[in-house]
Amino acid sequence: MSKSFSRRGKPAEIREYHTASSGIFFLARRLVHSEQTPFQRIEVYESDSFGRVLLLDGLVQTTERDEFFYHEMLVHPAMMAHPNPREILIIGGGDGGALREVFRYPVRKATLVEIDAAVVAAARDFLPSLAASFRDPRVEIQIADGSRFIQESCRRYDIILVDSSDPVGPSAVLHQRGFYARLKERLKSGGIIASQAGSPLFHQRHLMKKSAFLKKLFKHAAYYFGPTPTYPGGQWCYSFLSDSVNPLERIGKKAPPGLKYYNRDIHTAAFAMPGFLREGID
Ligand code: AG3
Repeated sequence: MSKSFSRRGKPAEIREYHTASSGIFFLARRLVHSEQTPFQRIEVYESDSFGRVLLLDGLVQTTERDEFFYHEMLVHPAMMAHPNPREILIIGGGDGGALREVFRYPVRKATLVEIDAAVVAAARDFLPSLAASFRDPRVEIQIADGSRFIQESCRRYDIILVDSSDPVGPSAVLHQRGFYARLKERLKSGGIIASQAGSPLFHQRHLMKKSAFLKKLFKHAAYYFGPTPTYPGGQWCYSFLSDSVNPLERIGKKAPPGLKYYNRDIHTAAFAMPGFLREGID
């Protein structure tokens, strides 16, 4: 039994440090779930202000209240820019949030490759608004290492979404050049990759390094941005990668109904490059 396991049901203060002297905190009503898996510590807390909060190794992954910003922005720019996305691959995303957004479109199949089965199980048990997507008959869940999966499989996809954690620690490989070079080979013609790329403020140097190799690998390699109130810096960066689709070309279809953040105006605005990143990235 883990240390925090014994606090289950009790109020707690959760803190994630974003720098040595700043960060975010939640006063949680109770610890709902805690377990140590071979990969990481999984915790779910209940808070009045943000609903259920999922942490992996102490890093906030998602909260019921603000997850729509992140999941809509990871998924819709690519799904909307592609005229007819049918086969989708999600690397990571074991909470089901990205999958839920994918199923707003008439896709044929979505394959989700999550390294830790316990994340999927925790989402099923404790984050029903995200994990409802696991019941869709079009899903195939593979419990596997995402980077190994794409090396070993030869299937191709219209859209590949990388819903990883920060570019440090166990997720670091999902932010490296070799991984993107192999992902590119798994794209069908006309295909698009969208991936979360971290905090513009706190992962700035990393973003710049990554931009340099992404621009060599793909004809269209663009960063775009969206709000994420509970992630470091409050604003998040994503990459849009394709050899054939320019993200800013006219989008010929209507966004699915029921979205809370993404729309066509947001799509265009999200690709505007903030001044402090311009030099290193443009
Ligand atoms: N993936 C990105 C989470 C990054 C959060 N980083 C942090 N708190 N330091 C989220 C997965 C949600 N499906």
